[in-house]
Amino acid sequence: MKATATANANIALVKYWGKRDSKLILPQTGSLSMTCDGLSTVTTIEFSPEYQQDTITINDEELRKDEKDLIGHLEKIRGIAGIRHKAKIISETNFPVAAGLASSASGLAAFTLAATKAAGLNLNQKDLTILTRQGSGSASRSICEGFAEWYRGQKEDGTDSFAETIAGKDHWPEFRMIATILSEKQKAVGSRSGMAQSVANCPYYSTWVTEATKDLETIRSGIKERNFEKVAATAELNCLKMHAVMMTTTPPIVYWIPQTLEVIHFVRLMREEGLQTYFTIDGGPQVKVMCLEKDAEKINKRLHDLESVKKTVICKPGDGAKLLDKHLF
Ligand code: 2P0
Repeated sequence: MKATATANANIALVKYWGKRDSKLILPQTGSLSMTCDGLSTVTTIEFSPEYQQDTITINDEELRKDEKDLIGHLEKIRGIAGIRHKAKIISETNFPVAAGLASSASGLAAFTLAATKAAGLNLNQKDLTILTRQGSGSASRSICEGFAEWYRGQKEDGTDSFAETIAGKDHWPEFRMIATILSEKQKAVGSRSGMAQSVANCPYYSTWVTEATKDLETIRSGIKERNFEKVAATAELNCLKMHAVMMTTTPPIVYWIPQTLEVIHFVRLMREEGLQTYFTIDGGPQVKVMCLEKDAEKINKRLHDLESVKKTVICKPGDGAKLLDKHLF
């Protein structure tokens, strides 16, 4: 009753910000992301009658924060599989967990695949994304390879709110996402409570829903056409619309730090100089810079020259979650 899985983080081109059902984790809008090769989590889970309690260790640190949500997810999986054994869980990421690089997405995706397998369940990919979604919404997209859409769905039971690959990693292998790390401090406001406050009181929330729905159409067709300008320009604007919603929520959610603005302006400057490049930002200060393979090294080098940029990771479209033969313990 032991299994190991790996999953990559994903960066959304059309963001998820708000739920219509917080128990089942059903979103207000669909969202669309690129699964990022190079930002991954590996998780081994073993269920055994020998374990007296569940233990979760992430990057050598025993987890305390968010523990309740993760154990709740584990309980759900135990319930579906009809088992009661406690679990030992060890997880390793190849990037800083608190840095706002969608570690929860890769973590929950690897966790759900490993836990279902260790519990003896063999879910198909669609059902796996539905179960993963109930651990963390954006993690459902990390199950899928390449460019993935998580559908809003209409049903109250959430059976039509799943994620799937709309274009595989080989459809557009030239697309690049350069993740910059500007600060490794833990973010002040968690996405879960932040988005609930936006739905409840942001005066522009209904506009966000309308806009995100339109952006989804544009980006979906842009990916199919491999039209970089269409995809990246729309993704940049979608990110700014989401941050406008965050900032006009009560209490205001401001994830940006001075270094964030420095990189934003730098990307705009490079664009004025003729480089094809755009940015996107999630629930944290880091800026992710979109470009094509032909310009990636040059842009990466210029980003490194900025004082604000501590580290970068260049990501191309990556694999979905996979089982591994080699266990972490
Ligand atoms: C996204 N974010 O689409 C957006 C952009 C943050 C900003 O998905 O409550 O950690 O576990 O479903 O998935 C973060 O939300 O929230 C997120 P839960 P999750 O990537």
